[in-house]
Amino acid sequence: MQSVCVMGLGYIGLPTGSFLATKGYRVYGVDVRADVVASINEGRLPIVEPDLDILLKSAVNSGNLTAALEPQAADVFILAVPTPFLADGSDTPTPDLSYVEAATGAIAPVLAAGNLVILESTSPVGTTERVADFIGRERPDLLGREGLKVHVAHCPERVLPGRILLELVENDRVVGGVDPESTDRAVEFYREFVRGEVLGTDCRSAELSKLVENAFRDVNIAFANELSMVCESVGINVWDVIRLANRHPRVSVLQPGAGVGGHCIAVDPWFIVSSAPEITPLIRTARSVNDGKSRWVLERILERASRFREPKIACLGLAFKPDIDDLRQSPALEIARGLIAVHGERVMCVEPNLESFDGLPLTPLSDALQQADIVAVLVAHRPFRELDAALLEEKVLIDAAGVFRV
Ligand code: SAJ
Repeated sequence: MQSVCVMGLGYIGLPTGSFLATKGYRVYGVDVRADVVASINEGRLPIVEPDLDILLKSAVNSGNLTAALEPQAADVFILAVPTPFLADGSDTPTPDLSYVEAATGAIAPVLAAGNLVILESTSPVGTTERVADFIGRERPDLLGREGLKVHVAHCPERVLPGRILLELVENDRVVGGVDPESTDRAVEFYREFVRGEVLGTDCRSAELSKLVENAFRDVNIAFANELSMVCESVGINVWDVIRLANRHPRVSVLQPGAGVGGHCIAVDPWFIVSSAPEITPLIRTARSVNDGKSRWVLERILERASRFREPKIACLGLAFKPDIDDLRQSPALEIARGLIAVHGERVMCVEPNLESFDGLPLTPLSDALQQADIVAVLVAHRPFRELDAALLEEKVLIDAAGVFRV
């Protein structure tokens, strides 16, 4: 069985490494954070994801998964590090490839001829070729007459947080190498453990196909968000309108919400825009509609609050989507912070997926509901979906997440 070195033990690298270890691969997990490494070696999960705790424990107990700060020699290297954009304030954000570069730099000294390097991080077009070029520069001894003696491919991760373990195995995968041999090697590797189809292509097509998936979703959510604001302005229930329109056999409108968050859909469309800024008005506009939706929700809550002398406001949900604990680029958190900036301690934040959160006190759901004049439902977490609507009868309700469909 091959050995695999996984660079980055976050939402993608950790489930992938744990899964491969339970399938018998010898997995070396690498992360720059000492606390993450320690927690994994103790079999403790540093993130929230259904069933991953059990998988991690069995991976660690089998002896097939060990975590460390530095990589070591292996047959396959998987790069699963963040690819955010630079917060440089420009109106077209620039992709930040520093984590990919750092991970490639870290594995370069331990690479050997015949190894397979796979970039799983969602990346702008051209990144996989940059990884191969970088390896060639760092390790000229691995450059033969035929080119690089290491195979390099892109296989973008496609898993949905909350369903990672299932989707890791069941989803079809797109694999594109820097040359046909790299594609074949990587396709072969994924076919060993993926039940979905593994589709071979070139690395640039693989990179763009992943960006297209997330940009497609962003544009469609923007449509739903714009529609929700139109409906509000003309006094129509948006949830009813979408339900009715979706009865058409070729229409499938997505759900409006408090905005689009997370580290994927709110980021990846910019990788397309930044590569062709002059010809991407639609993708750019979708981003601004979705970002604008959070501000619109905040303004609506503030407007309702202005009718009270000392309003108590309950924010239900802080995460970027239902039933997870991930607060990265969360519209709900941004809205809660905007409310706190105006109403301070009168704002109560409820986040059932977190025990505590730095700098923002959390209030139990029942306490918040009891005290609040205004209830803003920002995320459709399960405990909120199970609420008895009668509890809210006396409250001003702003349901951005569509839990009560009002
Ligand atoms: N959202 C809406 N309305 C909807 C659907 C989603 O407002 O109808 C919001 C969510 O509340 C959230 C955001 O969009 O704030 C994104 O949530 P999501 O569940 O659609 O997607 P992510 O970001 O968790 O994961 C996406 C997935 N991509 C697609 O569905 C095309 C996942 O498969 C990718 O692997 C992941 O991005 C990634 O890592 O790129």
